[in-house]
Amino acid sequence: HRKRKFPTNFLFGAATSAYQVEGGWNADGKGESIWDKFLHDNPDLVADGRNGDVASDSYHQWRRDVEMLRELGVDFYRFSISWSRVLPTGFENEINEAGFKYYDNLIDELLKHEIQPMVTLYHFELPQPLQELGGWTNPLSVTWFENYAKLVFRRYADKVKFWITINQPNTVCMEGYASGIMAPGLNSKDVGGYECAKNVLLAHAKAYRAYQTEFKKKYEGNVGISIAVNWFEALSNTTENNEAAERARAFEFGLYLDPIWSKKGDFPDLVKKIVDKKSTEQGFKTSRLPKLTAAEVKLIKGSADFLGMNHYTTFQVQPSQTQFEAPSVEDDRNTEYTQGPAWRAAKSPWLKSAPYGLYKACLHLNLNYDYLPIIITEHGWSSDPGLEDQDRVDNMRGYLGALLLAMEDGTEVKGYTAWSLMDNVEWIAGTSERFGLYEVDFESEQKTRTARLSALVYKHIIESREVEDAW
Ligand code: GCO
Repeated sequence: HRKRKFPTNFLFGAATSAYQVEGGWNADGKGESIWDKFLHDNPDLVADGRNGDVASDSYHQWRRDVEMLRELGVDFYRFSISWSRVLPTGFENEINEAGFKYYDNLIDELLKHEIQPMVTLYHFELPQPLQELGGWTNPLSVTWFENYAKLVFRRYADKVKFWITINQPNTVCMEGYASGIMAPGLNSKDVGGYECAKNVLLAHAKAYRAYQTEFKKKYEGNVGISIAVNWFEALSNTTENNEAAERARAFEFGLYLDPIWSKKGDFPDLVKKIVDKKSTEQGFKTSRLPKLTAAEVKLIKGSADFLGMNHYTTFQVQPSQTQFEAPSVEDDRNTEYTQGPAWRAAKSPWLKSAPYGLYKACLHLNLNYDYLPIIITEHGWSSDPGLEDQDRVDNMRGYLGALLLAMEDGTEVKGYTAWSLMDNVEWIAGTSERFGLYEVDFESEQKTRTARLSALVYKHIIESREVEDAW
């Protein structure tokens, strides 16, 4: 094995999100979010019954969280702000000071220890009152988000230099509004997901532009968006499989990357062609994929200082072997995913280890898009409880090795974020899938956190800035 070194200015971090760790779901004036409502209304959905009401109790344990970050020696902490904690109705005319106070304390504690805060503004938690107005399918959502973002920028621009507007638009839209396995659990299969995609991109772009105009000069922060860029490749080298892989990439991440980073902006031609054609066949008067006007294309194009790349795994793609219900996004995409039978499997059913996929994904981005600096904003592994997490260690080493190779071959990567700092509520999987570098004892009063082997190894990697390419 060969040892490779990260550049000295490379940044290492760890991540969480508000719903997944905070708890305090109605503490001190916090409003209800779509995740509070979704899991309260559907308790049986949650694998082990543990929802985000208490979660890892970071609302009270934040000092310990910062202590863990210091133990690891990370350069930054990626966490999210719960919109309903600071604006209980979602609208900026009713501010919950106590909610802001929580983030004031966390940010100040981080800065005191020279850990940069990296703030995600939206990690899946729309305030429920806004959902009642249609949520992300209402074009007004663009303005709701813009106003919320400006308010948070104003409060923290002097302290926070890394901003992520939206986390995983594909999950927000296709799993929230099309398949319905994530909050708000809607399955308006025909148009909802696409309308959401358009509004989320516009909301992101408006927030980015607002930062540029009002804050960039003075505070010099960077604003990006986090997109799930797992790797999708043909199951085997046939025309059908290659085309299916291309469709997978276009629908899964091209839909969000192209409008921001492609030369011409706008949604990918492939997606437009497929959805426009099917919509006509299905008797829709206009395409189920909304058009972006020239002004919207211009607004969105170039609206990010970096890509936050969330990467976990690789899928092998073939055309779907079964007929999906139509109209639906699944039918439009027409793909079926499998994973290498010999790849090591995590606890989550979709997660297997294939480090070469990160290398390929990086090269794909480099080849297909204009200048696009990357921060890996999530990468991780799920397991059962237990401190001897050799699988997580191997997976991390393998992927960091692949990342270094991709950097050697020209991809500009500025940082890496481990998902997650600690065990948390993995959405409807509850706490049945553990992603933490730190184990959380959910039975204990204090939600006691204990370092796993992976935490010690990550600390060593950060210290030495070195990793063996073990794949
Ligand atoms: C995200 C993810 C995280 C998950 C992680 C493991 O969108 O950022 O859904 O919240 O916990 O990806 O599945």
